[in-house]
Amino acid sequence: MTGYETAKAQFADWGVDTEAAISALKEIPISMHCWQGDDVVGFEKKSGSSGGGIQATGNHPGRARTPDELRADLDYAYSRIPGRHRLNLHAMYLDTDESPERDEIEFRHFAPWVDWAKDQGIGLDFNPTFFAHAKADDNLTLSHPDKGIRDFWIEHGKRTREIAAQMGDALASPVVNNIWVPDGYKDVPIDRMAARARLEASLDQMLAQKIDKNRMLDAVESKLFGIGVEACTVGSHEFYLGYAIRNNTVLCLDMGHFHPTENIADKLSSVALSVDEILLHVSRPMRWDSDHVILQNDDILMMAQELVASDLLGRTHVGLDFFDATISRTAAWVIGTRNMQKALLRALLLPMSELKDVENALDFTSRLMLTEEAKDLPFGAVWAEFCARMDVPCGKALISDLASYQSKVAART
Ligand code: RNT
Ligand code: ZN
Repeated sequence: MTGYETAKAQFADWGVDTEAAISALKEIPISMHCWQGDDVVGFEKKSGSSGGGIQATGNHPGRARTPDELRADLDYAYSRIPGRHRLNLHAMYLDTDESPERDEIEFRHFAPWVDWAKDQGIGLDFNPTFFAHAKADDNLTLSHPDKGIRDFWIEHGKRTREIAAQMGDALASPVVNNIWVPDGYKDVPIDRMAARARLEASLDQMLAQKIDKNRMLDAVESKLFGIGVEACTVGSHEFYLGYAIRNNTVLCLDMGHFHPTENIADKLSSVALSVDEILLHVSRPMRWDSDHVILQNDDILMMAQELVASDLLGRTHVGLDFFDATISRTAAWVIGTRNMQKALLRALLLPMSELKDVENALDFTSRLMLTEEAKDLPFGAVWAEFCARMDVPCGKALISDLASYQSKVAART
């Protein structure tokens, strides 16, 4: 018997079908974020630092400097991640010789990305970029008191929706267009209500045009605080939860955007009773929204477990949001994305119906025993089998492979 066959029998003994878990995992696309590849710099000719509290720290060699380099790195990363996934692109990653302002961007500025995605057979997701721009230097965009600045950003947002819709058409897969604005105040504001009313009015204008959900989906992302906006974030969780419910948008939950003691996984079932679809930014905050590469830690395992236990995979878009410039950027993608998949596989391999039964019978002892004994089952053999079937390396082979790619890009300066 192979390692997998033994594992399969052991899981079967617990009433768990490893084949069903593998089939289910194969169908879960992870939306990998382009910005891990270049430290959130983007390809605008004149962009400055990210701002808005987004900080990639580190200077590991190999940052992608051009769209072609970024695509080459992505090609490599996808080839080492089992399954078919998506790319989450930010508007600042346009690929054109022109220098359109943010309120002038059009689909054609992103055409090379769409062609590439088509070739690769991957879907795209999209984001307006409301940071790294002179008109965002005050950390106020859609809620800025100046109508001219609000209008500039509203136009940017409208254009990203149109671009996203056209991407969705081209790829025959709806594009999630996620809105995150850095708006907030360093020190205690007097008129929070006015700022929030302005944000709401701007969003209403930006989203006024109805677009078919088979083409693109609007998502809104909240945040607790950022560096430089410690006192107040205009787009708080309560703000966007209400907004998403009233306007029927997707709600984005970023794991770094809550108080460190909050359990983000616990929020899924609650918000899912009020919104149709959820977007996740799976991340690892360390003391703050530090966007470390995700580990197979309790937070991620719990998130995956909730998606499975609450049957939310069908209406949750799993996106990643981390960026670490102190390690190989391609390895960060591969490790982080595979960790998300491993967490999902672990969740899919739980004896879920038995767990639910004992919980309903108030048999909490058995529930605890089951969850803890299940941790000893040979999950690694199932993962290795999945990788083998999907023709990607795992274990030791992956380590040398990641290192060899990194050595190819290390000369970039
Ligand atoms: C910022 C948000 C946002 C960004 C990306 C680049 O705190 O998490 O999602 O990370 O848009
Ligand atoms: Zn995020």
